[in-house]
Amino acid sequence: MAHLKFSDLTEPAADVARSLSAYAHDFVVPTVRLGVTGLSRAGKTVFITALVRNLLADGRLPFFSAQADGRIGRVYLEPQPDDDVPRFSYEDHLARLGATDPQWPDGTNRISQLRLTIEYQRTSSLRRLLTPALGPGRLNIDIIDYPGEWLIDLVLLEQDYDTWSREALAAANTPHRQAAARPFLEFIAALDRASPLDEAVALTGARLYTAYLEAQRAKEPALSTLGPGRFLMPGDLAGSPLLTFFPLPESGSITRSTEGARASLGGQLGRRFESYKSYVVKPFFRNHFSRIDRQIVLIDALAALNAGPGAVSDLNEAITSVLSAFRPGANTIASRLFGRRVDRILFAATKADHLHRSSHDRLELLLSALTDRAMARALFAGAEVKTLAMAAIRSTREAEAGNGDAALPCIIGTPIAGERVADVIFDGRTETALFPGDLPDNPETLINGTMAQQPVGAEDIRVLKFKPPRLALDLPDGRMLAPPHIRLDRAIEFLIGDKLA
Ligand SMILES: Nc1nc2c(ncn2[C@@H]2O[C@H](COP(=O)(O)OP(=O)(O)OP(=O)(O)O)[C@@H](O)[C@H]2O)c(=O)[nH]1
Ligand SMILES: [Mg+2]
Repeated sequence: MAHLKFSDLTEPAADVARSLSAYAHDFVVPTVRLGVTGLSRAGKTVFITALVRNLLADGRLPFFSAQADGRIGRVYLEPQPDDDVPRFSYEDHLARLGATDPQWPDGTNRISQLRLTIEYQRTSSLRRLLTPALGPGRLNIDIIDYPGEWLIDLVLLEQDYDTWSREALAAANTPHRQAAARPFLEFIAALDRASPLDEAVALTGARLYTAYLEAQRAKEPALSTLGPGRFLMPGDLAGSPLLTFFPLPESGSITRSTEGARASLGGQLGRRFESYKSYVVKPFFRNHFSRIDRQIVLIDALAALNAGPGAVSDLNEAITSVLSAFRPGANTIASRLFGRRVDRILFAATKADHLHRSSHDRLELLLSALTDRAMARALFAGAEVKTLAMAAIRSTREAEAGNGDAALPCIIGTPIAGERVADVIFDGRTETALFPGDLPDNPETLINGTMAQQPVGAEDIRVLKFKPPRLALDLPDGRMLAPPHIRLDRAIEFLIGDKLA
Protein backbone atom coordinates (compact mmCIF):
# COMPACT_ATOMS: atom_id res chain seq x y z
CA MET A 1 0.00 0.00 0.00
CA ALA A 2 1.36 3.32 -0.97
CA HIS A 3 1.89 5.67 1.90
CA LEU A 4 0.44 9.05 1.62
CA LYS A 5 2.98 11.63 2.60
CA PHE A 6 2.04 14.82 4.39
CA SER A 7 3.23 16.90 1.43
CA ASP A 8 0.85 15.01 -0.91
CA LEU A 9 -2.00 16.29 1.16
CA THR A 10 -0.81 19.77 1.71
CA GLU A 11 0.09 20.62 -1.89
CA PRO A 12 -3.43 20.11 -3.29
CA ALA A 13 -4.86 21.77 -0.21
CA ALA A 14 -2.61 24.74 -0.85
CA ASP A 15 -3.76 24.74 -4.48
CA VAL A 16 -7.36 24.77 -3.38
CA ALA A 17 -6.62 27.60 -0.99
CA ARG A 18 -4.86 29.48 -3.76
CA SER A 19 -7.65 29.08 -6.24
CA LEU A 20 -10.19 29.97 -3.57
CA SER A 21 -8.28 33.10 -2.88
CA ALA A 22 -8.15 33.90 -6.60
CA TYR A 23 -11.90 33.35 -6.67
CA ALA A 24 -12.32 35.64 -3.71
CA HIS A 25 -10.03 38.16 -5.39
CA ASP A 26 -12.19 38.28 -8.46
CA PHE A 27 -15.53 38.30 -6.79
CA VAL A 28 -15.06 39.98 -3.46
CA VAL A 29 -12.95 42.96 -4.44
CA PRO A 30 -14.64 45.93 -2.83
CA THR A 31 -15.60 48.67 -5.22
CA VAL A 32 -16.13 52.32 -4.52
CA ARG A 33 -18.07 54.29 -7.11
CA LEU A 34 -16.72 57.80 -7.24
CA GLY A 35 -18.91 60.40 -8.93
CA VAL A 36 -17.12 63.40 -10.42
CA THR A 37 -19.36 66.26 -11.39
CA GLY A 38 -19.41 70.01 -11.93
CA LEU A 39 -20.67 72.36 -14.58
CA SER A 40 -19.19 72.46 -18.03
CA ARG A 41 -15.54 73.67 -17.87
CA ALA A 42 -15.35 73.22 -14.08
CA GLY A 43 -12.37 70.89 -14.47
CA LYS A 44 -13.80 67.34 -14.35
CA THR A 45 -11.68 65.87 -17.14
CA VAL A 46 -8.48 67.47 -15.86
CA PHE A 47 -9.23 66.27 -12.34
CA ILE A 48 -9.83 62.65 -13.35
CA THR A 49 -6.78 62.57 -15.62
CA ALA A 50 -4.57 64.01 -12.87
CA LEU A 51 -6.04 61.72 -10.22
CA VAL A 52 -5.49 58.58 -12.29
CA ARG A 53 -1.99 59.62 -13.37
CA ASN A 54 -0.92 60.43 -9.82
CA LEU A 55 -2.13 57.06 -8.58
CA LEU A 56 -0.63 55.11 -11.50
CA ALA A 57 2.69 56.95 -11.45
CA ASP A 58 3.09 57.10 -7.68
CA GLY A 59 2.97 60.90 -7.73
CA ARG A 60 3.81 63.21 -4.85
CA LEU A 61 0.81 62.75 -2.55
CA PRO A 62 2.00 63.37 1.02
CA PHE A 63 -1.51 63.76 2.46
CA PHE A 64 -2.75 60.50 0.91
CA SER A 65 -2.01 58.39 3.97
CA ALA A 66 -1.90 54.93 2.39
CA GLN A 67 0.76 56.14 -0.01
CA ALA A 68 2.65 58.20 2.59
CA ASP A 69 2.80 55.04 4.76
CA GLY A 70 4.23 53.08 1.84
CA ARG A 71 1.21 50.73 1.72
CA ILE A 72 0.28 51.16 -1.95
CA GLY A 73 1.36 48.33 -4.23
CA ARG A 74 0.39 47.87 -7.84
CA VAL A 75 -2.11 50.31 -9.36
CA TYR A 76 -3.60 49.56 -12.76
CA LEU A 77 -6.52 50.26 -15.07
CA GLU A 78 -9.03 47.51 -15.60
CA PRO A 79 -12.00 47.07 -17.92
CA GLN A 80 -14.98 48.93 -16.52
CA PRO A 81 -18.02 46.99 -15.33
CA ASP A 82 -20.67 48.80 -17.39
CA ASP A 83 -20.45 48.06 -21.11
CA ASP A 84 -23.11 50.58 -21.99
CA VAL A 85 -21.19 53.62 -20.71
CA PRO A 86 -18.40 55.20 -22.80
CA ARG A 87 -14.93 54.76 -21.34
CA PHE A 88 -13.20 57.88 -19.99
CA SER A 89 -10.45 58.55 -22.59
CA TYR A 90 -7.67 58.76 -20.05
CA GLU A 91 -4.88 58.01 -22.54
CA ASP A 92 -6.00 60.67 -25.02
CA HIS A 93 -6.36 63.36 -22.38
CA LEU A 94 -2.97 62.52 -20.92
CA ALA A 95 -1.31 62.50 -24.35
CA ARG A 96 -2.53 66.04 -25.02
CA LEU A 97 -1.26 67.22 -21.64
CA GLY A 98 2.10 65.53 -22.13
CA ALA A 99 2.69 66.77 -25.72
CA THR A 100 5.63 69.04 -26.56
CA ASP A 101 3.11 71.84 -26.87
CA PRO A 102 0.82 70.78 -24.03
CA GLN A 103 -2.91 71.36 -24.38
CA TRP A 104 -5.82 71.05 -21.98
CA PRO A 105 -8.25 68.25 -22.87
CA ASP A 106 -11.16 68.92 -25.19
CA GLY A 107 -14.57 69.44 -23.62
CA THR A 108 -16.58 66.29 -22.97
CA ASN A 109 -20.34 66.40 -22.90
CA ARG A 110 -21.54 63.03 -21.75
CA ILE A 111 -21.14 60.49 -19.01
CA SER A 112 -18.03 58.30 -19.02
CA GLN A 113 -16.42 55.79 -16.73
CA LEU A 114 -13.04 54.33 -15.83
CA ARG A 115 -12.03 51.54 -13.44
CA LEU A 116 -8.80 51.74 -11.50
CA THR A 117 -7.61 49.01 -9.17
CA ILE A 118 -5.31 49.63 -6.21
CA GLU A 119 -3.44 46.89 -4.38
CA TYR A 120 -2.45 47.86 -0.87
CA GLN A 121 -1.21 46.57 2.47
CA ARG A 122 -3.89 46.58 5.13
CA THR A 123 -3.20 48.65 8.24
CA SER A 124 -4.86 46.48 10.80
CA SER A 125 -2.71 43.55 11.92
CA LEU A 126 -5.89 41.72 12.92
CA ARG A 127 -7.23 41.92 9.37
CA ARG A 128 -3.83 40.88 8.03
CA LEU A 129 -3.92 37.86 10.34
CA LEU A 130 -7.45 36.90 9.38
CA THR A 131 -6.96 37.20 5.66
CA PRO A 132 -3.48 35.90 4.85
CA ALA A 133 -4.80 33.82 1.95
CA LEU A 134 -6.25 36.92 0.36
CA GLY A 135 -2.84 38.57 0.12
CA PRO A 136 -2.77 42.33 -0.21
CA GLY A 137 -6.01 44.25 -0.16
CA ARG A 138 -7.54 45.30 -3.44
CA LEU A 139 -9.91 48.15 -4.13
CA ASN A 140 -11.66 48.95 -7.40
CA ILE A 141 -12.41 52.59 -7.97
CA ASP A 142 -15.06 53.19 -10.59
CA ILE A 143 -14.81 56.81 -11.58
CA ILE A 144 -17.96 58.25 -13.14
CA ASP A 145 -17.68 61.61 -14.91
CA TYR A 146 -21.10 63.19 -15.48
CA PRO A 147 -22.23 66.72 -16.29
CA GLY A 148 -23.44 68.74 -13.29
CA GLU A 149 -26.16 70.10 -15.55
CA TRP A 150 -27.93 66.74 -15.28
CA LEU A 151 -28.33 67.00 -11.50
CA ILE A 152 -30.75 69.89 -11.92
CA ASP A 153 -33.33 67.48 -13.32
CA LEU A 154 -33.92 65.55 -10.11
CA VAL A 155 -36.61 68.04 -9.05
CA LEU A 156 -38.55 67.36 -12.26
CA LEU A 157 -39.41 63.88 -11.01
CA GLU A 158 -41.66 65.44 -8.42
CA GLN A 159 -43.37 67.82 -10.81
CA ASP A 160 -46.01 67.53 -13.49
CA TYR A 161 -45.96 69.70 -16.58
CA ASP A 162 -48.18 72.42 -15.12
CA THR A 163 -46.21 72.70 -11.89
CA TRP A 164 -42.94 72.80 -13.79
CA SER A 165 -44.30 75.37 -16.23
CA ARG A 166 -45.47 77.60 -13.41
CA GLU A 167 -42.08 77.51 -11.67
CA ALA A 168 -40.05 77.83 -14.86
CA LEU A 169 -42.07 80.86 -16.01
CA ALA A 170 -41.89 82.49 -12.57
CA ALA A 171 -38.09 82.06 -12.71
CA ALA A 172 -37.95 83.52 -16.22
CA ASN A 173 -39.91 86.53 -15.06
CA THR A 174 -37.60 87.43 -12.15
CA PRO A 175 -35.87 90.79 -12.76
CA HIS A 176 -32.34 89.43 -13.25
CA ARG A 177 -33.49 86.89 -15.85
CA GLN A 178 -36.11 88.81 -17.79
CA ALA A 179 -33.69 90.28 -20.32
CA ALA A 180 -32.37 86.87 -21.36
CA ALA A 181 -35.87 85.37 -21.35
CA ARG A 182 -37.59 88.14 -23.32
CA PRO A 183 -37.56 86.56 -26.83
CA PHE A 184 -38.93 83.33 -25.39
CA LEU A 185 -41.57 85.07 -23.25
CA GLU A 186 -42.73 87.13 -26.21
CA PHE A 187 -42.96 84.01 -28.35
CA ILE A 188 -45.18 82.12 -25.92
CA ALA A 189 -47.36 85.16 -25.24
CA ALA A 190 -48.68 84.78 -28.78
CA LEU A 191 -49.42 81.04 -28.44
CA ASP A 192 -52.73 79.40 -27.74
CA ARG A 193 -52.34 76.38 -25.56
CA ALA A 194 -55.50 74.78 -26.93
CA SER A 195 -54.51 75.08 -30.60
CA PRO A 196 -53.36 71.92 -32.38
CA LEU A 197 -49.66 71.14 -32.12
CA ASP A 198 -47.56 72.54 -34.93
CA GLU A 199 -44.12 70.92 -34.91
CA ALA A 200 -42.47 74.12 -36.14
CA VAL A 201 -43.83 75.92 -33.07
CA ALA A 202 -42.51 73.19 -30.77
CA LEU A 203 -39.07 73.44 -32.34
CA THR A 204 -38.91 77.24 -32.23
CA GLY A 205 -40.16 77.36 -28.65
CA ALA A 206 -37.60 74.78 -27.52
CA ARG A 207 -34.84 76.66 -29.35
CA LEU A 208 -35.77 79.99 -27.74
CA TYR A 209 -36.09 78.40 -24.32
CA THR A 210 -32.65 76.80 -24.72
CA ALA A 211 -31.15 80.12 -25.85
CA TYR A 212 -32.52 81.75 -22.71
CA LEU A 213 -31.06 79.00 -20.47
CA GLU A 214 -27.68 79.34 -22.17
CA ALA A 215 -27.62 83.13 -21.89
CA GLN A 216 -28.58 82.90 -18.25
CA ARG A 217 -25.99 80.28 -17.51
CA ALA A 218 -23.28 82.62 -18.75
CA LYS A 219 -24.40 84.96 -15.96
CA GLU A 220 -24.82 82.28 -13.28
CA PRO A 221 -21.70 80.25 -13.87
CA ALA A 222 -21.52 78.33 -10.60
CA LEU A 223 -24.34 75.91 -11.24
CA SER A 224 -27.40 77.50 -12.65
CA THR A 225 -30.42 75.79 -11.20
CA LEU A 226 -32.41 76.39 -14.37
CA GLY A 227 -33.19 73.33 -16.43
CA PRO A 228 -34.01 70.93 -17.99
CA GLY A 229 -30.38 69.89 -17.75
CA ARG A 230 -30.20 68.25 -21.19
CA PHE A 231 -31.21 71.49 -22.85
CA LEU A 232 -27.86 72.82 -21.65
CA MET A 233 -25.85 69.61 -21.95
CA PRO A 234 -27.68 67.26 -24.32
CA GLY A 235 -25.03 64.53 -24.59
CA ASP A 236 -26.34 61.95 -27.05
CA LEU A 237 -29.75 63.59 -27.17
CA ALA A 238 -28.85 66.65 -29.26
CA GLY A 239 -31.66 67.12 -31.80
CA SER A 240 -33.86 64.46 -30.22
CA PRO A 241 -37.65 65.00 -30.05
CA LEU A 242 -37.29 64.33 -26.33
CA LEU A 243 -35.93 67.87 -26.06
CA THR A 244 -38.69 69.67 -27.99
CA PHE A 245 -40.84 71.05 -25.22
CA PHE A 246 -40.98 74.25 -23.19
CA PRO A 247 -43.12 75.72 -20.41
CA LEU A 248 -46.52 77.24 -21.19
CA PRO A 249 -48.83 79.20 -18.89
CA GLU A 250 -51.96 77.35 -17.78
CA SER A 251 -55.06 78.34 -19.67
CA GLY A 252 -58.23 79.39 -17.87
CA SER A 253 -60.49 76.84 -19.54
CA ILE A 254 -59.24 73.34 -18.99
CA THR A 255 -60.58 70.57 -21.20
CA ARG A 256 -58.09 67.89 -20.28
CA SER A 257 -60.15 64.79 -20.85
CA THR A 258 -61.01 65.34 -24.49
CA GLU A 259 -59.08 63.99 -27.44
CA GLY A 260 -58.67 67.55 -28.64
CA ALA A 261 -56.91 68.61 -25.44
CA ARG A 262 -54.43 65.75 -25.73
CA ALA A 263 -53.60 66.65 -29.33
CA SER A 264 -53.35 70.35 -28.46
CA LEU A 265 -50.08 72.22 -28.10
CA GLY A 266 -50.35 72.16 -24.30
CA GLY A 267 -51.29 68.48 -24.24
CA GLN A 268 -48.43 67.46 -26.52
CA LEU A 269 -45.80 69.50 -24.73
CA GLY A 270 -46.99 67.97 -21.46
CA ARG A 271 -46.67 64.51 -22.97
CA ARG A 272 -43.11 65.24 -24.07
CA PHE A 273 -42.28 66.57 -20.62
CA GLU A 274 -43.41 63.22 -19.17
CA SER A 275 -41.36 61.33 -21.79
CA TYR A 276 -38.30 63.39 -20.86
CA LYS A 277 -38.78 62.33 -17.25
CA SER A 278 -39.30 58.65 -18.12
CA TYR A 279 -36.69 58.19 -20.82
CA VAL A 280 -33.99 60.65 -19.78
CA VAL A 281 -34.14 61.69 -16.15
CA LYS A 282 -35.17 58.46 -14.45
CA PRO A 283 -32.68 56.19 -16.26
CA PHE A 284 -29.79 58.52 -15.41
CA PHE A 285 -30.67 58.69 -11.74
CA ARG A 286 -31.48 54.99 -11.51
CA ASN A 287 -28.53 53.63 -13.47
CA HIS A 288 -25.78 55.99 -12.51
CA PHE A 289 -26.49 58.56 -9.84
CA SER A 290 -28.12 56.16 -7.39
CA ARG A 291 -25.09 53.84 -7.44
CA ILE A 292 -22.55 56.48 -6.42
CA ASP A 293 -20.82 56.04 -3.04
CA ARG A 294 -18.61 59.08 -2.94
CA GLN A 295 -19.04 62.35 -4.78
CA ILE A 296 -16.77 65.24 -5.68
CA VAL A 297 -18.43 68.41 -6.95
CA LEU A 298 -15.99 70.66 -8.77
CA ILE A 299 -16.72 74.36 -8.68
CA ASP A 300 -14.94 77.03 -10.65
CA ALA A 301 -15.38 79.49 -7.78
CA LEU A 302 -13.00 82.06 -9.20
CA ALA A 303 -14.90 82.25 -12.47
CA ALA A 304 -18.03 82.66 -10.37
CA LEU A 305 -16.47 85.45 -8.31
CA ASN A 306 -15.25 87.08 -11.49
CA ALA A 307 -18.80 87.12 -12.78
CA GLY A 308 -19.55 90.00 -10.42
CA PRO A 309 -22.47 90.92 -8.15
CA GLY A 310 -24.82 88.12 -7.23
CA ALA A 311 -22.13 85.54 -7.95
CA VAL A 312 -21.73 84.43 -4.37
CA SER A 313 -25.44 84.03 -3.79
CA ASP A 314 -25.55 82.05 -7.04
CA LEU A 315 -22.80 79.79 -5.70
CA ASN A 316 -24.80 79.35 -2.53
CA GLU A 317 -27.93 78.45 -4.53
CA ALA A 318 -25.88 75.98 -6.51
CA ILE A 319 -24.44 74.21 -3.48
CA THR A 320 -27.89 74.09 -1.88
CA SER A 321 -29.40 72.45 -4.93
CA VAL A 322 -26.59 69.89 -5.19
CA LEU A 323 -27.03 69.02 -1.53
CA SER A 324 -30.77 68.67 -2.02
CA ALA A 325 -30.11 66.12 -4.75
CA PHE A 326 -27.98 64.11 -2.31
CA ARG A 327 -30.19 64.56 0.73
CA PRO A 328 -30.88 61.15 2.15
CA GLY A 329 -34.10 60.04 3.70
CA ALA A 330 -36.35 62.87 2.62
CA ASN A 331 -39.69 61.43 1.69
CA THR A 332 -39.56 62.36 -1.95
CA ILE A 333 -40.23 60.39 -5.11
CA ALA A 334 -36.52 60.52 -5.76
CA SER A 335 -35.53 58.98 -2.45
CA ARG A 336 -38.17 56.26 -2.80
CA LEU A 337 -36.85 55.44 -6.26
CA PHE A 338 -33.18 55.56 -5.40
CA GLY A 339 -32.59 54.22 -1.93
CA ARG A 340 -28.80 54.18 -1.80
CA ARG A 341 -26.90 57.09 -0.34
CA VAL A 342 -23.64 58.86 -0.82
CA ASP A 343 -21.67 58.96 2.42
CA ARG A 344 -19.04 61.56 1.54
CA ILE A 345 -19.34 64.69 -0.58
CA LEU A 346 -16.42 66.95 -1.39
CA PHE A 347 -16.98 70.45 -2.73
CA ALA A 348 -13.73 71.42 -4.37
CA ALA A 349 -12.88 74.85 -5.74
CA THR A 350 -10.78 74.02 -8.78
CA LYS A 351 -7.93 75.92 -10.43
CA ALA A 352 -6.53 77.24 -7.13
CA ASP A 353 -3.25 77.73 -9.01
CA HIS A 354 -4.89 80.91 -10.34
CA LEU A 355 -4.37 82.38 -6.88
CA HIS A 356 -1.30 82.80 -4.73
CA ARG A 357 -0.92 80.30 -1.90
CA SER A 358 -1.82 83.01 0.61
CA SER A 359 -5.38 82.97 -0.73
CA HIS A 360 -5.94 79.20 -0.86
CA ASP A 361 -7.12 78.96 2.74
CA ARG A 362 -9.40 81.92 2.15
CA LEU A 363 -10.95 80.29 -0.87
CA GLU A 364 -11.53 77.17 1.21
CA LEU A 365 -13.08 79.26 4.02
CA LEU A 366 -15.39 80.96 1.55
CA LEU A 367 -16.56 77.64 0.15
CA SER A 368 -17.01 76.18 3.60
CA ALA A 369 -19.03 79.20 4.82
CA LEU A 370 -21.27 78.82 1.78
CA THR A 371 -21.60 75.10 2.31
CA ASP A 372 -22.55 75.56 5.96
CA ARG A 373 -25.34 77.89 4.92
CA ALA A 374 -26.45 75.54 2.18
CA MET A 375 -26.48 72.58 4.57
CA ALA A 376 -28.70 74.51 6.96
CA ARG A 377 -31.02 75.50 4.14
CA ALA A 378 -31.22 72.05 2.59
CA LEU A 379 -31.70 70.49 6.06
CA PHE A 380 -28.84 68.29 5.03
CA ALA A 381 -27.59 65.52 7.26
CA GLY A 382 -26.21 62.05 6.80
CA ALA A 383 -23.13 62.42 4.66
CA GLU A 384 -19.77 63.82 5.59
CA VAL A 385 -19.21 67.05 3.67
CA LYS A 386 -15.85 68.71 3.13
CA THR A 387 -14.59 71.71 1.20
CA LEU A 388 -11.21 72.15 -0.43
CA ALA A 389 -9.34 74.59 -2.67
CA MET A 390 -7.39 72.56 -5.19
CA ALA A 391 -5.62 72.51 -8.54
CA ALA A 392 -5.61 69.11 -10.17
CA ILE A 393 -2.79 70.33 -12.42
CA ARG A 394 -0.74 73.24 -11.30
CA SER A 395 0.18 75.49 -14.20
CA THR A 396 1.74 78.39 -12.29
CA ARG A 397 4.52 78.97 -9.77
CA GLU A 398 4.77 81.67 -7.16
CA ALA A 399 6.96 84.74 -6.78
CA GLU A 400 7.03 88.03 -4.95
CA ALA A 401 7.08 91.20 -6.99
CA GLY A 402 8.34 94.48 -5.51
CA ASN A 403 5.80 97.27 -5.37
CA GLY A 404 7.25 100.17 -3.44
CA ASP A 405 7.57 99.01 0.17
CA ALA A 406 5.33 95.97 -0.04
CA ALA A 407 6.14 92.78 -1.91
CA LEU A 408 3.14 91.56 -3.90
CA PRO A 409 2.49 87.83 -3.99
CA CYS A 410 2.41 86.93 -7.70
CA ILE A 411 1.90 83.87 -9.83
CA ILE A 412 3.95 83.13 -12.93
CA GLY A 413 2.65 81.14 -15.88
CA THR A 414 2.13 81.23 -19.64
CA PRO A 415 -1.31 82.64 -20.46
CA ILE A 416 -3.17 80.90 -23.28
CA ALA A 417 -3.04 82.72 -26.64
CA GLY A 418 -5.72 85.40 -26.80
CA GLU A 419 -5.95 86.01 -23.03
CA ARG A 420 -5.63 89.67 -22.16
CA VAL A 421 -4.87 92.03 -19.29
CA ALA A 422 -5.80 95.63 -20.08
CA ASP A 423 -4.21 96.29 -23.48
CA VAL A 424 -1.87 93.33 -23.50
CA ILE A 425 -2.98 90.31 -25.55
CA PHE A 426 -0.93 87.19 -24.87
CA ASP A 427 0.54 85.01 -27.61
CA GLY A 428 0.52 81.67 -25.81
CA ARG A 429 4.33 81.52 -25.62
CA THR A 430 5.28 84.29 -23.22
CA GLU A 431 5.57 83.75 -19.52
CA THR A 432 4.14 86.46 -17.35
CA ALA A 433 3.90 87.37 -13.68
CA LEU A 434 0.46 88.35 -12.51
CA PHE A 435 -0.79 89.69 -9.20
CA PRO A 436 -4.11 87.85 -9.10
CA GLY A 437 -5.47 89.83 -6.14
CA ASP A 438 -6.34 88.73 -2.63
CA LEU A 439 -9.48 87.20 -1.31
CA PRO A 440 -10.68 88.87 1.88
CA ASP A 441 -9.57 87.30 5.18
CA ASN A 442 -13.09 86.99 6.39
CA PRO A 443 -15.36 85.17 3.93
CA GLU A 444 -18.38 86.85 5.48
CA THR A 445 -17.22 90.14 3.94
CA LEU A 446 -17.40 88.59 0.53
CA ILE A 447 -20.64 86.75 1.18
CA ASN A 448 -22.47 89.69 2.75
CA GLY A 449 -21.08 92.16 0.25
CA THR A 450 -21.94 90.26 -2.89
CA MET A 451 -25.21 88.95 -1.56
CA ALA A 452 -26.20 92.58 -1.14
CA GLN A 453 -25.29 92.95 -4.83
CA GLN A 454 -22.23 95.02 -3.95
CA PRO A 455 -19.07 93.13 -4.70
CA VAL A 456 -16.52 93.56 -1.94
CA GLY A 457 -13.10 92.44 -2.95
CA ALA A 458 -14.24 89.96 -5.57
CA GLU A 459 -13.88 92.51 -8.33
CA ASP A 460 -10.20 92.64 -7.46
CA ILE A 461 -9.58 89.05 -8.50
CA ARG A 462 -7.97 88.67 -11.91
CA VAL A 463 -8.21 85.27 -13.50
CA LEU A 464 -6.20 84.39 -16.58
CA LYS A 465 -6.25 81.03 -18.30
CA PHE A 466 -2.78 79.51 -18.25
CA LYS A 467 -1.35 76.81 -20.48
CA PRO A 468 -0.73 73.45 -18.82
CA PRO A 469 2.82 73.03 -17.50
CA ARG A 470 5.35 71.59 -19.93
CA LEU A 471 6.63 68.34 -18.58
CA ALA A 472 7.97 65.04 -19.75
CA LEU A 473 5.50 62.53 -18.37
CA ASP A 474 7.52 59.47 -19.38
CA LEU A 475 11.22 59.28 -18.56
CA PRO A 476 13.68 57.42 -20.85
CA ASP A 477 14.21 54.78 -18.14
CA GLY A 478 10.52 53.87 -18.30
CA ARG A 479 9.50 55.66 -15.13
CA MET A 480 6.25 57.62 -15.22
CA LEU A 481 5.88 61.11 -13.82
CA ALA A 482 2.72 62.85 -12.64
CA PRO A 483 1.93 66.52 -13.16
CA PRO A 484 2.24 68.88 -10.18
CA HIS A 485 -0.93 69.75 -8.27
CA ILE A 486 -2.22 71.65 -5.27
CA ARG A 487 -3.99 69.62 -2.55
CA LEU A 488 -5.07 66.85 -4.90
CA ASP A 489 -3.74 64.43 -2.30
CA ARG A 490 -6.15 65.80 0.30
CA ALA A 491 -9.02 65.23 -2.10
CA ILE A 492 -7.90 61.63 -2.68
CA GLU A 493 -7.52 61.04 1.06
CA PHE A 494 -11.05 62.26 1.78
CA LEU A 495 -12.61 60.36 -1.12
CA ILE A 496 -10.98 56.95 -0.75
CA GLY A 497 -8.45 57.04 2.11
CA ASP A 498 -10.64 55.16 4.60
CA LYS A 499 -11.32 52.40 2.05
CA LEU A 500 -7.61 51.51 2.06
CA ALA A 501 -7.35 50.84 5.81
N1 LIG B 1 -4.77 76.22 -14.21
C1 LIG B 1 -5.62 75.21 -14.21
N2 LIG B 1 -6.60 75.17 -15.12
C2 LIG B 1 -7.46 74.13 -15.09
C3 LIG B 1 -7.37 73.09 -14.13
N3 LIG B 1 -8.37 72.23 -14.34
C4 LIG B 1 -9.07 72.71 -15.41
N4 LIG B 1 -8.51 73.84 -15.86
C5 LIG B 1 -8.97 74.72 -16.95
O1 LIG B 1 -10.36 74.52 -17.12
C6 LIG B 1 -10.66 74.04 -18.42
C7 LIG B 1 -11.76 73.02 -18.36
O2 LIG B 1 -11.28 71.84 -17.71
P1 LIG B 1 -11.94 70.42 -18.04
O3 LIG B 1 -11.33 69.44 -17.11
O4 LIG B 1 -11.93 70.13 -19.48
O5 LIG B 1 -13.44 70.74 -17.57
P2 LIG B 1 -14.72 69.79 -17.67
O6 LIG B 1 -15.48 70.00 -16.39
O7 LIG B 1 -14.33 68.40 -18.00
O8 LIG B 1 -15.48 70.51 -18.85
P3 LIG B 1 -16.52 69.85 -19.91
O9 LIG B 1 -15.91 68.61 -20.41
O10 LIG B 1 -16.65 70.93 -20.93
O11 LIG B 1 -17.78 69.63 -19.14
C8 LIG B 1 -9.34 73.49 -18.95
O12 LIG B 1 -9.32 73.57 -20.35
C9 LIG B 1 -8.34 74.40 -18.29
O13 LIG B 1 -8.23 75.62 -18.99
C10 LIG B 1 -6.32 73.17 -13.16
O14 LIG B 1 -6.15 72.31 -12.28
N5 LIG B 1 -5.48 74.24 -13.25
MG1 LIG C 1 -14.82 67.14 -19.49
